[in-house]
Amino acid sequence: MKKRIFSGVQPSGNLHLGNYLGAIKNWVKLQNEYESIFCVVDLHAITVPQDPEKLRKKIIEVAKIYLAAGIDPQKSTIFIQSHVPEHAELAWILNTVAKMGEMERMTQFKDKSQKEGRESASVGLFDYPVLMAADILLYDTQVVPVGQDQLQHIELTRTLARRFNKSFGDTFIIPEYFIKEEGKLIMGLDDPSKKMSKSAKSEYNYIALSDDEETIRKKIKKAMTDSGSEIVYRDDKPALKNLINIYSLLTDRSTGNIEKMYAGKGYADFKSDLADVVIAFLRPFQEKMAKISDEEVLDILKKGADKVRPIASKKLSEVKDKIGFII
Ligand code: ATP
Ligand code: LTN
Repeated sequence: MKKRIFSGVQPSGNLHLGNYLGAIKNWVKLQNEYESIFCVVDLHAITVPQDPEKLRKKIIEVAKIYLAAGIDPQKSTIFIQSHVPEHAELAWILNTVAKMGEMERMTQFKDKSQKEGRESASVGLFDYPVLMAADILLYDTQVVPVGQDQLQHIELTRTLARRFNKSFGDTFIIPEYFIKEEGKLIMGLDDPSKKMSKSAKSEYNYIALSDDEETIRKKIKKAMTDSGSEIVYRDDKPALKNLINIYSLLTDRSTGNIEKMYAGKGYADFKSDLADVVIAFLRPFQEKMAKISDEEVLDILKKGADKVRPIASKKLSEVKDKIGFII
């Protein structure tokens, strides 16, 4: 029996190279070894305000990105989170298992609530990691492939599963995370001390998967660099290290090899080639995306939800029975 993986991306903001290199690229490989479920997590997206029309478009766009990146609907299941109401229902039950203290330690909430001020952050944003735990635990997920920033949420998921199992008997599988060293944390182009993020204030923070050639060249040209002029992959040059890392991940060249290629050359040459590398990757990707129709993707998403709903429903019934509900 194949092990099961589950992961998701929020249909919010512009999906960027960090999302691809940290998460989606790994899913494409893993789908050959694992029974794979990939979700478009719309319930998570509304934890910060979203425009309804834009959200509808984004949900379809994220699913198209999965497909264009190489997620094969014959091998993997893709679906929209809100199409399986069991996610929200299990999240409610897990809310009664999670403790305020541990939730208050979640760094993503601390970061995100800082933006508008904690007082005006939604309760949903605070509760976000519990919903993520529900996503994972509903499907007896064994492995969760994500970027580094999600590690704390997976640790919380493990804690909630263990606590529930202890109180009510073995119910949930304790999931492992899969975080690939290379690509686990792509930093912002405008600030190499912060992760590349779709909710970043400036669009110069990220390269969106939808960026055109001109935008890509402009963004890479403007990307922060470190003092000095050598092209070296070193911790004391975090901006350059990040750019070399992106180059390496998109070309499968080692970072050492890239250093050699640019020995004696400067930032201008390196950046101009990096823009070529990014464009060479994104052009066919965007062409593939453009060929997928909304109807096609909606049909795949509906079939996906129909396929996973019975798994979720069975697990939720088991949970309800164990906690003393009448099912
Ligand atoms: P936001 O900044 O709005 O929270 P995000 O850019 O982090 O959004 P998510 O939808 O939260 O995007 O993340 C989807 C997946 O991409 C997750 O597995 C996450 O770990 C991964 N990911 C996000 N940003 C990066 C990054 N900079 N480097 C590597 N992986 C990333
Ligand atoms: N919180 C995740 C998205 C997400 C997820 C999940 C990832 C929601 N539910 C379940 C893995 C498994 C993020 O990347 N921001």
